Amino acid sequence: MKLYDRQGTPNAARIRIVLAEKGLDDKVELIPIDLVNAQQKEDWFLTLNPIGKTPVLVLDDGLALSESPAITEYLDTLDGNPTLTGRTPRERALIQMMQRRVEIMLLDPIDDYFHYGTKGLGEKLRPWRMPEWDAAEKQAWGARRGALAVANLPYFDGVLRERPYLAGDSFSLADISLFAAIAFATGAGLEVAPELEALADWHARVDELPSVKNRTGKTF
Ligand SMILES: N[C@@H](CCC(=O)N[C@@H](CS)C(=O)NCC(=O)O)C(=O)O
Repeated sequence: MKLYDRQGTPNAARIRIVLAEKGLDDKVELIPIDLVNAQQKEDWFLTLNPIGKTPVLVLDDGLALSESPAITEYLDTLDGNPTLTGRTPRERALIQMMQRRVEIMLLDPIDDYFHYGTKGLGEKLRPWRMPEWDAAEKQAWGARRGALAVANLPYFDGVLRERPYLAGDSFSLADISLFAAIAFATGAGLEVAPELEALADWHARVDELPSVKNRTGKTF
């Protein structure tokens, strides 16, 4: 299998944690994509993922999988022993629901903050970021989306006051998404308030998990 991604980005971390968790690092060839120079928007890459984003996992039969939860689903179930996406219908549904909440409430608005409210990935990506909007409009939109993500963080703190991991008693895809969201928020300059103690405690625990700590190319 081939994994096209960019080391140090939150979505690359999601899949690299999965690879470490499942013991699959040596089954995957890593191919770096130069996001700053918009390699992800080149025609050859768009045939793999028309959305023009990483990561993309290309299977040995040529199927190109994108969207981190879909890639995770594939890798987690390959050995018939899913540990990250749930076993029972109830577990699977809860994990999917919580991971999607992380995307809608945190990852998507943080991404908008990063790309519109800050310099994002730089000038070369500007043509793909609403070139018809003026700078002030972009800034205002980005700032609002960043504020929304910050305002949504207490929800996750509240969930983690009730249970050790986001979807129950064990580490799952939902936690991987939340871990990536916290890294993205912090890296983009948004505040993760220290008063959110359950979130901070969860983060310290997840940070120490072997698959998180020992993932390939860890940068945060
Ligand atoms: N929904 C996608 C998000 C992918 C994504 O946003 N990837 C970022 C890297 S963390 C990217 O490739 N950005 C390049 C761009 O926006 O042009 C997933 O689940 O994998």
